[in-house]
Amino acid sequence: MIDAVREAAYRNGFQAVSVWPVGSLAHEQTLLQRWLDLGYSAGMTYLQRHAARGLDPRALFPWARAVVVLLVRWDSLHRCQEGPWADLVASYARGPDYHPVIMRKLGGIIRELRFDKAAAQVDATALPERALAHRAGLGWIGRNRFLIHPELGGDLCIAELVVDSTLQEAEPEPQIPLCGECTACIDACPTGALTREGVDARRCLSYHTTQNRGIIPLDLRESLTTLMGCDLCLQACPHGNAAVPVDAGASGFLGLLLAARTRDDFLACAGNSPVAYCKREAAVRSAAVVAATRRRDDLVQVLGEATAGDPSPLVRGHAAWALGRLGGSAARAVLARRHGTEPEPWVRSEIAAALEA
Ligand code: B12
Ligand code: SF4
Ligand code: SF4
Repeated sequence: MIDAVREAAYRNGFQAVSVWPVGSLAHEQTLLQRWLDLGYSAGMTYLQRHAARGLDPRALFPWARAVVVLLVRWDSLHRCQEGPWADLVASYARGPDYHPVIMRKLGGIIRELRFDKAAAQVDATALPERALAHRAGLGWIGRNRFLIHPELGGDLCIAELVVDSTLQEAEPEPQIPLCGECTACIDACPTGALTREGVDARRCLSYHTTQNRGIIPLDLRESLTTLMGCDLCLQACPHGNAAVPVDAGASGFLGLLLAARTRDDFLACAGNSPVAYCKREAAVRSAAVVAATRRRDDLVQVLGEATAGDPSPLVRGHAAWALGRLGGSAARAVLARRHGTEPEPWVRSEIAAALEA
């Protein structure tokens, strides 16, 4: 049976697969609890609920007897790195939304193998996917917290099929971490989010661009150069087989985003990009910050229009910050004009700070 699982996985586009006969995840539960106690989960309160219920897959699927864990490299999911946004997002977001794509692949395996009961899972689930892949012997957990496969590296997605058949009795040998004395990923993190205890989401750029739909903390804005996600702690890893940065040139995408005042404008510009997942306000907010950190002086005018005319205070405040960061007489003129007319106190404080910058 295990050979049939492996063949079906490869046929459906996965590059590595292994099975974990369901057992205890007590050690991982302790690690998760310590991470939560440190406050590292930021606003992701759902992780506290999952921890309270317990990480054992049987808490969700009482019939589970094994978890088939599968890996697929992001660059095999979207080979052409399409879109003028490709250099503005992390590698996982360079193609269409991966969730339905992977669910279809998992569905293909379920149909071929005719399990009595099987649940297909990818991301957004209550299963601890890195821990499961590690337990299944597919790789080791690095200090950057990635599951790193010895040949595929870490730039990959983890998916699972929870099944009611045993498939194999023995638990695979977990792989030993190869970090040694290296701390390259910790050193590469521009915000200090990566510590020896894991990722502090409160300081993580990936968190702020994908989960936080509010204000991006002032002290993190300087480090933000992507609209969605961050690959820096993976790119630093000698074992990472890392996500290669792409250069799409100074594309017009940022300017179009900054000019999108309504949901319809936003969908017309970003609708077929993964950025649409962020919702208009959060995406345009991030675009303003990125325009400044990438020194896009050609966007001063559109940033000025956003500062004065965007319906969202969140956007106006971040656009004002960006103008202050870019500087110059045109930026200062917009800020000075807007200072007297802006109704929202938080935006006014951003404008005042930008004028002093
Ligand atoms: C919440 C979440 C986030 C949060 C928090 C990140 C984090 N490190 O926890 C934020 C939004 C910041 C985030 C960012 C990213 N994420 Co994310 N995220 C998740 C999610 C939904 C849950 C992760 C979780 O439980 N965190 C809790 C903490 C405690 O987990 P942890 O530090 O990794 O520790 C656990 C295990 O690794 C293990 N463990 C850790 N150390 C050790 C040591 C030993 C010896 C052992 C035995 C076990 C062990 O036990 C712990 C408890 O499970 C998973 C999907 C899922 N359902 O699992 C995806 C997931 C982890 N993310 C993924 C990706 C791709 C990313 C990004 C690369 C996206 C991007 N480019 O921006 C970044 C990477 C940031 C980073 N360095 O981790 C992939 C990772 C693939 C891989 N190769 O590891 C996952 C698995 C989604 C998927 N299906 O592919 N993510
Ligand atoms: S994803 Fe980026 S911000 Fe988050 S820990 Fe890694 S390097 Fe730091
Ligand atoms: S960069 Fe170094 S410390 Fe970080 S995961 Fe890779 S080998 Fe480990």
